[in-house]
Amino acid sequence: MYELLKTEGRAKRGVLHTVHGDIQTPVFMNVGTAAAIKGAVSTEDLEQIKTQVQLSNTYHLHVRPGDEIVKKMGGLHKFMSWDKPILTDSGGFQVFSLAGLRKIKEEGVTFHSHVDGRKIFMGPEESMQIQSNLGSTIAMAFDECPPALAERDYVMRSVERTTRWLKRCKLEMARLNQLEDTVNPHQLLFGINQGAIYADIRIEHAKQIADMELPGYAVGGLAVGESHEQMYYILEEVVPYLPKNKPTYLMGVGTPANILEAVERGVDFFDCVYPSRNGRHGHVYTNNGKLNLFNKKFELDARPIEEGCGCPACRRYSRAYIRHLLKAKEMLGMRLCVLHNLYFYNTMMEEIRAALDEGRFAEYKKQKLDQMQSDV
Ligand code: PRF
Ligand code: ZN
Repeated sequence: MYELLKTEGRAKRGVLHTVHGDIQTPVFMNVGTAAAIKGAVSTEDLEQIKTQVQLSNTYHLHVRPGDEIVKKMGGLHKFMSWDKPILTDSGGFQVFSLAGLRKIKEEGVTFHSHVDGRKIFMGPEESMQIQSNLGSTIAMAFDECPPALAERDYVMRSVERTTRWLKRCKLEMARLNQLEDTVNPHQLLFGINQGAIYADIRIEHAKQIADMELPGYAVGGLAVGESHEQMYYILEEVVPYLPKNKPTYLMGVGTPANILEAVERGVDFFDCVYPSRNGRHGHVYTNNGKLNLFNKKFELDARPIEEGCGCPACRRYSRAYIRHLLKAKEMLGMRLCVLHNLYFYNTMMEEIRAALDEGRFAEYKKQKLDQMQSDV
């Protein structure tokens, strides 16, 4: 159950109560695609860097180790030794972006596994069954994410099918939650809005899915090649048609600046690979912009990545040392950068929540953007 605690303009400050504990929003979910955050990040680390929710992928876990195995191990929470909330993405998006897809039919999608090439079929029912076996806190609907540049006619037909798929997801989830041996009988289903950059299609779709009374709604199909301005415009148009008293999740977004802009437009859940991916490449976030720790100018820099940062990297290590680790391809180098970046994101979300609590989000946003400049 979602409680809207406070608003400032369209920005929302809320809390989602789940069987795995509360999620304070706005929140950034830390992406652990295959039941691990890339960069050798452990559950203990996550507790230190303020992670509230981990995100995992239906598609990846179905392919390896297999959701039946995860279920036999007691579900994803036990398997990963993480007792706080987990959101699983439905596989739809990953199938389209990763796997050797390609047959989309009314029933679902046929594709080839990126691990061993084997042919796999996934439709709404299969996605719900896999997510039920994983026992995540929040399951995402099985959707199609059309490319940003897709033609209007195609997008229209695709969105209609996504709506039909959502109805099937809802029915299947209700059935699975009733089964005796289900891992998490309280699993929540979030619907996903699609419609590429066609505001009218998106609004019509938003109205239809809002009527289905799901516990949360995502805006999908953004950050797939359109400009930032187009993304902000779509959010301005569509978010008002999603229920305010439910969580609003912008999938796969984004930079710190994208997050601040989207919070202003009413979004309160986010996920993105940027902090972990950038960290693995030695790119670290600071309040004064991003640094590339491979740069020679850090060779003798005794300062932490960010002065005053409480993360496990900054509490002990210098830029010069982390740069050395990265150059020597020592795993610790990557790990420290990933921890710092996730801590940076999670701390920004904490600051956003505090600013909303105190009615000074607009001011906070401006100050943060000015400080960080344009590259984040
Ligand atoms: N659908 C699903 N997962 C997603 C997306 C989507 O549209 C996106 C788009 N940015 C990221 N992850 N199911
Ligand atoms: Zn740090």
